[in-house]
Amino acid sequence: MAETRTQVGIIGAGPAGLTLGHLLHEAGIENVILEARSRDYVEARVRAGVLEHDVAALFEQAGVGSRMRREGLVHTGVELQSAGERHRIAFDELTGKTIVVYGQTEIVKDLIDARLDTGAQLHFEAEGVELHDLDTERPRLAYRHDGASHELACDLVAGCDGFHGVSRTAIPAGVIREFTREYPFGWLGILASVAPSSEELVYAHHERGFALLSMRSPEVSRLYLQCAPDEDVAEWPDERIWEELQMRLGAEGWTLHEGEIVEKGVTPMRSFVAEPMQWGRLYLAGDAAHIVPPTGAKGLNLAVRDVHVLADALIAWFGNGDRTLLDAYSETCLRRVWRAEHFSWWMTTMLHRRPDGDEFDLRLQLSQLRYLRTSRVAATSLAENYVGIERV
Ligand code: RFL
Ligand code: PHB
Repeated sequence: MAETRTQVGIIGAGPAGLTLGHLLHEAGIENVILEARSRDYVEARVRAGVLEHDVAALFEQAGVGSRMRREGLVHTGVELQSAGERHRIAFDELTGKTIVVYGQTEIVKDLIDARLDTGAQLHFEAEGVELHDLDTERPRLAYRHDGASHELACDLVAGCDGFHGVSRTAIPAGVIREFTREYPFGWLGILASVAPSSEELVYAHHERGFALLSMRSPEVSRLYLQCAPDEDVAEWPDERIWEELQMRLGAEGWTLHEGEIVEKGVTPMRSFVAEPMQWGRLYLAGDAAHIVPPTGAKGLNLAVRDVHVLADALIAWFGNGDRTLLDAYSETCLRRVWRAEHFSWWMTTMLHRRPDGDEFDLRLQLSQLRYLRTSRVAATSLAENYVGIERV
């Protein structure tokens, strides 16, 4: 058994774990990242694509934003569509802020490159990670790597291992309260090799169900269709996907260009929060602690915001023994988390067709969409939440 020690043991090399590892390394705090999957797998996982204004700024300040600055697409608004008509929400005009469209895969690649450049430890394919002695001053992580058993003694553990990880479940029953909302639909997402047909994202309300046009680059489109939560992708040949997208996104005087579909997948939708986000010397961050439906584009942003709070708290604690920020970690994060939970639920409810919904639901949705078109105050509220609220 190989035994090592570090200051912070980080479980998971998604956006949360990698960003935390980077921020701590920059501050001179030693840390080790353990990731269950291979580097190839982690770098190829297609997920989110929208960065809030301040999250993009954080990557720049942290020195990992140079490719994002070159290749990321700065958007000053989004379009909302209902009854085939589009209405633009002008973020810059309403809030003075913008968003950056840059794939999560690219952020993850940039963070892994930065990590490997520093020589700091990042172990892919770390199997069977177990958390021990979390309620003592010397928590330990046990795992297998390259056929050998390892033990990592830490001052503190950061659980950044996503919704299906092992960190949250290592907390004894009864400590955590869980809040959940399941939605009776999911998203079928595709990546297509075709120039985006719109300069900005289009969120479309349609009687056949929600659709979203997004993008990854000037050559690659990312599109989504509302579907059943357990939809079988095999039932969606490319022609059927384009036909449905054409119907739901169709607007007068506008053409949706089709191209080769290079990726297809179904994501179920759920809202979930675990409270508190800390127990003993374990601190949960990102999807390990909370999930939002993707309609508000908040999941990745929340993960990065959590670890920013955690990194500042750890810098104070390791620096001068001040526990104030660390003790307040969960409370600080949960304020932002619940704001994003509400926003994502609200966007989802306004734009999706419930299979069990009725005309009353539909009228409420159309009224809300009309309110956003006609009221600057309503549009500003959407814009403020979308670009990321400064103080929550
Ligand atoms: P991640 O990205 O899930 O990373 C967790 C990492 O932990 C690893 N792991 C383990 N490592 C060691 N030992 C274990 N036992 C482990 N168990 C798991 C995993 O392999 C992984 O590398 O969480 P993180 O860092 O908190 O980041 C959160 C974001 O990834 C997430 O919020 C968003 O991507 C959510 N999300 C989306 N958000 C959007 O805003 N727009 C989207 O279009 C969008 N699409 C998605 C999504 C999430 C999805 N999931 C989680 C199923 C599509 C999918 C499919
Ligand atoms: C994406 O580009 O993947 C994306 C954009 C906006 C969302 C969700 C996903 O709300």
